[in-house]
Order: sequence, then C-alpha cells, then structure tokens
Amino acid sequence: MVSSDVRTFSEHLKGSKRIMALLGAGISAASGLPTFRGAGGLWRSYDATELATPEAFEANPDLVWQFYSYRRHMALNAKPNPAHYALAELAKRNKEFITLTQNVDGLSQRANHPLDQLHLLHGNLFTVKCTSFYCNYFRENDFTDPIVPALAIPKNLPEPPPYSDDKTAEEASESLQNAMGTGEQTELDISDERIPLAPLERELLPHCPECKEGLLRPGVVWFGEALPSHTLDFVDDWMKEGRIDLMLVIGTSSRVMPAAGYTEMARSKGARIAVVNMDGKDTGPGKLTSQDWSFQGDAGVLVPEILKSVIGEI
Ligand code: BJW
Repeated sequence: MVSSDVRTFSEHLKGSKRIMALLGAGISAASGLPTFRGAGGLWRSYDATELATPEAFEANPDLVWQFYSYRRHMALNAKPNPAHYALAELAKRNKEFITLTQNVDGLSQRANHPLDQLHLLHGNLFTVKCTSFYCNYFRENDFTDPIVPALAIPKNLPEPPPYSDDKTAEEASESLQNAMGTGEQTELDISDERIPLAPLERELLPHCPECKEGLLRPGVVWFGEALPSHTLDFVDDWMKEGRIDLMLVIGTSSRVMPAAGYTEMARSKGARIAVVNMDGKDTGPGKLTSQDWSFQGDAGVLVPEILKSVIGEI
C-alpha cells in the first residue's frame, strides 16, 4: 500500500541526491491560477485545452489571444506560493536536483528557482514568436500587459450619469470624467462568458516587428507541437547519467505526454515516487507501490512541509 508518511519520506529525501520534480498547474492553484482540467478549467464556454492548439489559433486568433492575454495578466498579478519557494530552496541546496515544469506562468522563476535547474517543457507565457513560416523572430521576457492595447482587460466603468434637460453635453461629459476618475474601476473577469468580448480585427493583434506580416503567438507548446528539443535532450542526458533517487510529481493530472511519461522513466532508473496532489486519484500513469508516497492536499501547504527536513522553514 502506498504511504503518506512524512517521516519515511523525509528519511529518504535526506539520503537522496539525484532528484527530479515534475510540476503541473496544481502547484500554482494556491497562487490563484486556474488549472486546466479541474474547476476553473473552463474559459468562457471553452475547455481551456481546446484553445491550446494551433488549429484554434488558426481559426480564431483573436479568441486565443484574448485567452492568453488574460492568462498573462493573471500570472503577472499572481505571486509565487510557498511550494514554489520550497522547490527553489531545495534546488539551491542540491545542485543535482532538476525540475521539469509544464507551467508557463513564470512563478517558479519569480521564486528565484535557479534557472539552470528549471526546465520549461511547455514554454512560457512571456515569450512571443512569429507565426510566419519564413520568419524565426521570437522575443523572451515580454511582460507588457496588455501586449497590445486591443487586448487590455476592460474595466468595469461606473454607470454614466444620465443626460438631463438641465445639463449640456459638455457638463454631462465632465461629470462622467469625474466619476471615472474617482470611482472604483475594477477589471472585468473576461473568463466569464456573460462579459461581452468584441471580435478583434486581425490588424489589432500583435504583429511581428521583423517581417511585419506574421501574427505573433504565445511561445507555449500546444497540442500536436514538439516540445523544445534542447529541453528533451537535456532531460534524456540527465536521466542516462545514473540512478535517480526520487521523483516528485506535484500538481499535475499526468494526462499529457511526453511530460507524464517521465515518472515511469524515473522509476525505471530506480526512483521512488512521491505524488502531491489535491486529488488522491491523480497519481500518474503507472501504479504507485508500497515504496512510494502519495500526499493528498494543497501543494502550497504540503510541499514546504514534506521538504522541511532538508530546507528548513520557508
Ligand atoms: C492541485 C491543486 C493544489 C489542483 N495542490 N494539486 C502519447 C499517448 C497519447 C497521446 C500523446 C502521446 N504523445 C503525445 C500525445 C499527444 C498529446 C497528449 O499528450 N495528449 C493527451 C491529452 C492524450 N501531446 C502533445 O501533443 C505534446 N506534443 C507532442 O507530443 O508532440 C510530438 C511531436 C514530435 C515531433 C513533431 C511534432 C510533434 C504537446 C503537449 C502540449 C500541452 N500543452 C498544454 C498547453 C500549454 C500552454 C498553456 O498553458 O496554455 O500544456 S495543455 C495543458 O496540459 C498545459 C499543461 O502544461 C498540461 C498539463 O496539465 P496539468 O499541468 O497536469 O494540469 P491539469 O489541470 O490537467 O491538472 C492539475 C492537477 O493539479 C490535477 O491533478 C489537480 O487535482 C491538481 N491540483 N489544485 C495540488 N492546490
């Protein structure tokens, strides 16, 4: 039977050198970012994974950009949580620990996770690249929000004061300006399908500054696209280098390949597996054994707790 005993896990962790972690959207749930397949996995009426395809972008670039503009905005306004900091601390103390993240939100980077030990399997929301076949333009670390004015998240403007017979148009306009200046302007939640979204003309979407023709797209890996070859090669080489002591699988439904396949590959190199997940059934493609651990609950709470014997208090 799979264990949930922190004491035996801590003993194994203290003796482990070559450790690999696979992260998924659940680690950022405690930072307020929605996952793909759980609650919040719907964006407007769309399954979030339906928008993460080249076909969706081809058919509806404005909708897909609105989805990603919203995600960029959410990620920029979120903060790393104790799980991101705990893994960053483990990486600083153990140079043989590598993390493979499927997340594109930049929260591990913002927790100062050493970058040479953090490998992005599915790209980054803050990279953009040209979609033109002939152009290789890309830009990293673009944190402009909104990336173009047309993709701004609309504000919830106060009701305009009604025109009345005793007000001129100028007076009415002035009092509207005043109301907008002083009133609380909250952002609209554009994931809510009741909020109308205007279709955007193609020319208002981000365009390539180099070839001037291609649309820019988010630098993430969509279904059917290859993961970055330098990352896959690095992971393959690292795995071949020797026995693996421990594999941490944190906040992922382990449904998406090839990422999910790393857990069983690590097992075949000797690793014992520790899963941290809100859902006790999301334990990966293989079966956990009595040598493994499953910790059910919020990664934001559990990850610092299970790593405490090595990293101390976060
Ligand atoms: C908590 C929590 C809390 C909640 N605390 N836990 C082999 C077999 C079958 C199919 C394939 C195969 N190989 C390839 C495929 C096809 C496909 C695939 O895997 N399909 C499956 C769905 C069947 N794979 C691909 O297409 C990949 N490409 C590829 O293989 O290319 C081959 C190729 C080679 C050469 C040339 C061309 C092609 C690409 C996959 C790309 C995935 N992209 C996305 C979008 C990224 C951009 C974006 O963010 O928008 O990546 S889809 C989405 O899923 C995203 C995620 O990174 C990924 C994984 O999701 P994740 O992180 O696991 O999230 P959830 O929501 O699923 O789970 C959250 C978990 O957290 C749950 O378990 C919760 O319980 C838990 N949780 N709160 C702890 N507080």
